[in-house]
Amino acid sequence: MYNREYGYDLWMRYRPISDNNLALRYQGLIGKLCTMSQNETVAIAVKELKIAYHGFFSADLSFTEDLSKASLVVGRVSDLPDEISGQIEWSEKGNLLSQAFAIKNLDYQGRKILVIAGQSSIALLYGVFHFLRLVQTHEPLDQLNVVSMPKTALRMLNHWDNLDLSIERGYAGASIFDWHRLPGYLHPRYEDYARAQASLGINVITINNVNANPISLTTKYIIKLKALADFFRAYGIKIFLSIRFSGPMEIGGLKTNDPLDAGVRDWWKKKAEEFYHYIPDFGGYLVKANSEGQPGPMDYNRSHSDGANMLAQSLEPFGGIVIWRAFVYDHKIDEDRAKQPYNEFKPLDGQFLPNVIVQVKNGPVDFQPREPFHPLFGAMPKTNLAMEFQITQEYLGLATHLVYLAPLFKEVLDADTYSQGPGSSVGKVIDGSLENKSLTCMAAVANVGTDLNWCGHHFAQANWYAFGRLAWDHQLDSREIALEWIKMTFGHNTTMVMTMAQLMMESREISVNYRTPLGLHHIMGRGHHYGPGPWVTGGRADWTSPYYHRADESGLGFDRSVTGSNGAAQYFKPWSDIFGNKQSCPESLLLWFHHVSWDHKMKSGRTLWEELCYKYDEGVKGVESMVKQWETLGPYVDESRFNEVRSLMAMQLREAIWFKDSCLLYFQKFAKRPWPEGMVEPQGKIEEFESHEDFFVPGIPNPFAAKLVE
Ligand code: GCW
Repeated sequence: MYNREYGYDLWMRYRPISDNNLALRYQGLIGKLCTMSQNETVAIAVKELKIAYHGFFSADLSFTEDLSKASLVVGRVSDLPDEISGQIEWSEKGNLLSQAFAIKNLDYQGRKILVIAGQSSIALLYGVFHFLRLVQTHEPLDQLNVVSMPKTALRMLNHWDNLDLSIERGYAGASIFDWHRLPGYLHPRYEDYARAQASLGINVITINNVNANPISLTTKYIIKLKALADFFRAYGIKIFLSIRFSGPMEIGGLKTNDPLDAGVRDWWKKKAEEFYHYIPDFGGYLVKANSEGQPGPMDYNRSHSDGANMLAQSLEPFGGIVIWRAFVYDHKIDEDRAKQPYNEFKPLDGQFLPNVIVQVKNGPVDFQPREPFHPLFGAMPKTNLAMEFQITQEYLGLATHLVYLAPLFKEVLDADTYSQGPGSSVGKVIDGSLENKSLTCMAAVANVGTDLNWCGHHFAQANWYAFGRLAWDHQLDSREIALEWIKMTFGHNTTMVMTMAQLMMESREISVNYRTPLGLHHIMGRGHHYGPGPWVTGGRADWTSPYYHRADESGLGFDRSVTGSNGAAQYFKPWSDIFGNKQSCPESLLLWFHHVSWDHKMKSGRTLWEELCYKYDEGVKGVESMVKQWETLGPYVDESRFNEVRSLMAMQLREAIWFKDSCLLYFQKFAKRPWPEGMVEPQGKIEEFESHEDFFVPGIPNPFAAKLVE
């Protein structure tokens, strides 16, 4: 058989356990399965055990209906005999207990058995996947006493997939959601996608772009959606739909979309009835309104809460939820873009209905390589707030660069907002523990497509994985997650595991250094956002780069202190003071909050100009070291994945140099200072960099294509 590794298996890569002793021990422990509950979801869990068992041991899992002969027992806790269930302590309590599972070795009638129990069938499925993770990572299986439940209620992927199979900011092929052939044809990929999601405990997906097409609100498309919902249900996955606020006019033929208009309200009410008629457990809507040209309530001088609440009321009788995005900004408003979401949303705290969640991006601008945490976290204690991360690497190298995102996610989740004094972390806002919320949600923009390996880059799979693990428990450690993922996806050789982990852990800081060090942001290529573009000007100011970097002869950076936009004041103390003051502001965010003179002394003793040069240089050197480290892995990684990653890394290095050279040559025009000693000097001509154009970059309909045709 041709055994090439395509990466299609993701982390569910159940390869033979080569250590014979370990394999024998494991087989003894789990070789005979007794299933205590029966339904579709439990059948999925059992099927997974079968597939995995066969993969690990090249043998078939055997089954017994006789509990006294079983070595592995799986079931919902309510279906287990008291003698077994009584031995499990569900130490964790809370409103998410129904999603909790336990994995425990215990004595049953004088024999040792291993039990996987779930508070519900879905929880059992989560338990089985967790158990398989323990096997895949070669954990000892004879002293287990695991009880786990998620910290957030909705663990969500937002697909920005269009109905025509294209994906906004998608770099891994086309959409996996094959609308044209729905409802009749269910692509086999749906099953593997659902397995992957369930293996992480992801329980909600929005399957279409937030820049939504109103067609998805028609009956024809609701029926297509139903086919997907019916399929995903047994995996514990609920579907949300991104809706276009102007549906009443565009689909319903109404004269207005005003959320306070009786006809509009009635239209949405009937739409909700229709959704729930076809999909009784439909999740609800995700809404991008009054942002980047999308219609919304403000077109009628109504507020975000008027719009969200109108939809929420229509969904409420059915238990539906509205997720309303706080990613709003408008170039017609004469205000720092980074301040606009807070300005618009903070005054509405307390005005959203209980079934509304406001979804806030991790930072105040837009998924940049590094942003401070969003000032809305902690600032809306009376509103359900969801986190929105971006897994797809719009600003981090598309599907070409190896950038492990868990450290970025954790940096934000662990940040202390101080909203209620020390210890008020963003993670605690999101999991509801700080403000006593139960409708909690962590979402991320997906990086999934029809590529053989799903994500375009083998290591981009780790970002999907890490998001899922952190959505379950934001206190997990980035490195631990990386180690798990590597072992599950690549194998166990210690040199390989350690090298890959190091490479992954360093990759995010390296990419910040060669893209946007010291708090720079939004200096990428126009439209497609690929490659450097600090020189991008023309058109609306907030889509140009100088708006953000403000380079001039005196210095560099956006002044968000009192002398500038005072964006720092949107944070709680002490952050407002720390960020607001050049001396105390962390250097990693210095140019985010301050316009700093080229000769400003940095902590290293260098000037800002020198430090900027060194940071870019460090970024490139970092990628060089990644390349070298990868080269050492040839003996341990299968040929196919080794070569793919190797070629992508060579591209990453070329592009890192491109960023460094072009950005530094550009900034030198303002700084007018020589290259500091010890760095590798940038090569090339700034005019050439500035006139460089890229065509057909994936992720957007290419504006330059039209230009060429003209
Ligand atoms: O980052 C920006 C992207 C847009 C996206 C928008 C958003 C879906 O460039 O493509 O639109 O964010 O989050 O709505």
